[in-house]
Amino acid sequence: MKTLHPLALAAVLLASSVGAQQAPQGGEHSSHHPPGAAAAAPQSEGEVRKVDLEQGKVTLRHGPLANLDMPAMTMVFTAADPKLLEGLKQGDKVRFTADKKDGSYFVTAIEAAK
Ligand SMILES: [Cu+2]
Repeated sequence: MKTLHPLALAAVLLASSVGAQQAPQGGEHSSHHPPGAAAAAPQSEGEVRKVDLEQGKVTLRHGPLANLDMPAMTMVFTAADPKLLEGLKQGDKVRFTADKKDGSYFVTAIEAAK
């Protein structure tokens, strides 16, 4: 795992400062997800290697993640919401959105690919 790309770090810092400034009108949830977030965290393709519902973690083999400056690999993600993992099983092809927060990698959305 390489160090965080400078641009990615800047984007995170920018997003959090923008969110803080807009807090009075944005409300708690939307302040964590400024409008630019979707473009910065595109859907990626992967395959489920392991699901741990109790810990809310999923091991994914994923392709390159441009938004996280990460090459293809197999790694563990924490689910932003453990419910996201319900119904997933080893070998499932999935489309997912990955994000990095506080030094950990999260999936913020995941669904079986048709
Ligand atoms: Cu990875």
